[in-house]
Amino acid sequence: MAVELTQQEEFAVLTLNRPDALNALNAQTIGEISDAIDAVERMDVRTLIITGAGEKAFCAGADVKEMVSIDLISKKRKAERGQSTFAKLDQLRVPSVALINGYAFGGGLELALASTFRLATPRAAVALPEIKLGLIPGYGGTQRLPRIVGEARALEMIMTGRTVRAEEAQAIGLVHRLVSEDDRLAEAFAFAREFSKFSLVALGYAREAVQRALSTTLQDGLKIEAEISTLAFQSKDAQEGITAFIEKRTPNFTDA
Ligand code: CO8
Repeated sequence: MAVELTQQEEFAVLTLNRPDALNALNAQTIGEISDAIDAVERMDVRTLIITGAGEKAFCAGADVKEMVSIDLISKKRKAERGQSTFAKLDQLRVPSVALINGYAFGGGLELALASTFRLATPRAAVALPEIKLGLIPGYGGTQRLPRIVGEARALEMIMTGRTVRAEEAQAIGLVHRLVSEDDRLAEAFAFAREFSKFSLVALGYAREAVQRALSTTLQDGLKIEAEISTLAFQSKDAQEGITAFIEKRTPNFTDA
């Protein structure tokens, strides 16, 4: 298997598992990531954590060796398949955390950009190096990176292909937190628990409102926010949260 999906405590953990190829994304891996995301939808988990097997890489991007042997139409299909798989991750019912434990290059960084949050170990190194191959990113990098770090930084990363180390990635808001090498999974779980204890309904609405903010005007975005926040009031969890506050107790959210 090119990926491994396990349940650990209340989390799904998806490990890219081609360490000899630095977990590069060949067609099989993209297919298995897609199936794993579908499987996570059916699992009783509160967050998906994604990481890479081995000591060196989260994921070194699209499998360059596989790319050379396919025709142009297949390349377009491959880009669309990668994009739709990462879009599915973006829209997943539960939030996701990319635990970047080494190189996250090209499609590997794009996988992390499609995750809700990004954590990095000290040896993480991220880049969109496609320009060095005479290419540009094809799995969402030109669209998601500027939305996360701004146009100027995104253009610089995409046009130079330069490698950004963990600390700089955090400084520019590309990764949310740095975690230690040795305890990275436990630290990722602790990070996830900061939000995953809340209602998945409210978390989903929050993600939707923020995502929609990025594709509309402020005026329309405020209308969307008013609608979604009104919708949030209809949930059982909102009733529970408000009642628990008044009764001075911890709420018992049921994701309803
Ligand atoms: N694809 C296939 N194999 C890879 C890849 C890759 N992306 N990256 C590394 N490998 C393989 C190497 O070939 C090597 O295999 P072998 O031992 O058989 O020679 C093994 O992994 C170890 O790699 P290195 O020896 O190179 O390890 P280093 O520590 O020296 O270097 C690097 C690590 C810097 C990460 C280096 O491997 C590298 O630069 N890799 C390529 C990174 C890259 O260019 N990624 C972007 C690919 S393009 C992309 O992602 C675009 C997405 C859109 C595609 C649209 C579809 C058509």
